Amino acid sequence: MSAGATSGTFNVPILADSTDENTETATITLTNATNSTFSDDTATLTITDDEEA
Ligand SMILES: [Ca+2]
Ligand SMILES: [Ca+2]
Repeated sequence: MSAGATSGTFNVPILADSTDENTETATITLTNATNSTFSDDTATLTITDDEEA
């Protein structure tokens, strides 16, 4: 992120599979902020299954 920025985005690659399954979640934690702080340093990533039930 550039100086003065108050938000940013990044991509989390996922790999497709062919298994019918439930929605999966993962917790993302941001650490090591430099010259700044995080107002919210955790988020939940939800991966919705795309196979037919
Ligand atoms: Ca999966
Ligand atoms: Ca799947």
